[in-house]
Amino acid sequence: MLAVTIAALSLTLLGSCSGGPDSPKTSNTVTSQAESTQSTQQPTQPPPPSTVEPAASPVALQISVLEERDHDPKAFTQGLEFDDGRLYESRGRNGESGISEIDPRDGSVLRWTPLGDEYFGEGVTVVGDSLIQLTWLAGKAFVYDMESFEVTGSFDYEGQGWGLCFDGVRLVMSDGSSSLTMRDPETFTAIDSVPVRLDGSSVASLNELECVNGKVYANIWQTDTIVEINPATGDVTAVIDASGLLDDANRAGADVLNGIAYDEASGAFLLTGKLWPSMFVVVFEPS
Ligand SMILES: [Ca+2]
Repeated sequence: MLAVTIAALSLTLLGSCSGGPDSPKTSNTVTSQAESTQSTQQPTQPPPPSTVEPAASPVALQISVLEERDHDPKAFTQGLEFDDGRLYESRGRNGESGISEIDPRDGSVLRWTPLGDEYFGEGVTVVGDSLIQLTWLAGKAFVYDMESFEVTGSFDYEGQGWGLCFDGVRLVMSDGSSSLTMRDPETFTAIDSVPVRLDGSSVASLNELECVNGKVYANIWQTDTIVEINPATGDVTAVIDASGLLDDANRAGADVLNGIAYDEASGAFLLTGKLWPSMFVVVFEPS
């Protein structure tokens, strides 16, 4: 847009120099002819190149494992989030759902609040002194007081609930589709939606989310792939290969990768999955 503006500005300046209809006549016929030729040729020149730049190709990243830690293999992990050094996990499955604070060092459960059997827990995030936890199909997000660890309220929403994170201003929510919905953290009202694209193609099954420094990380359901998303445009800016975390023996009893938490103190990510016996402290680095 800037280049177009500059080009338009140049044409405007060029036009004023070469004489518009109100320009005074000149007695220098050579100059007049030159100016006339210039002014008549100008419109035939090719237009400036388009400045609508396609999204840059996403960067390929891989994980570097710094540490492997224990994780409750009975936890059907649907959401994972650090806050001030504390680690919170949302568990899914009807009859097994709830919210827990777990020890980031060994995965042991420090606090636990179950959900009713009719609810299937999903993504969780922290807003102020509260935790907000989605449910899969019930259209209800529960609000917990972090001190008491009890439910203090709820929000209703339409559609499915999958992943949730808070960027400091807006909630970002996934529903299993290729779009992210931004919501008001006070009212849970949907205020924006952005389709997520990788090289121009939709990225479906966006699941657990993590908001980090203006970017949104999402693991793709049923894959070992994590994408880094620019939430302003929906463009995937990096594709992270998180395969190979579990060895064959551990993978046999485990479900899919699902759980991204960013630890501000260390700058590392903590990854785990549904029924995984381990969680992994990792950093992302170029492939
Ligand atoms: Ca998360």
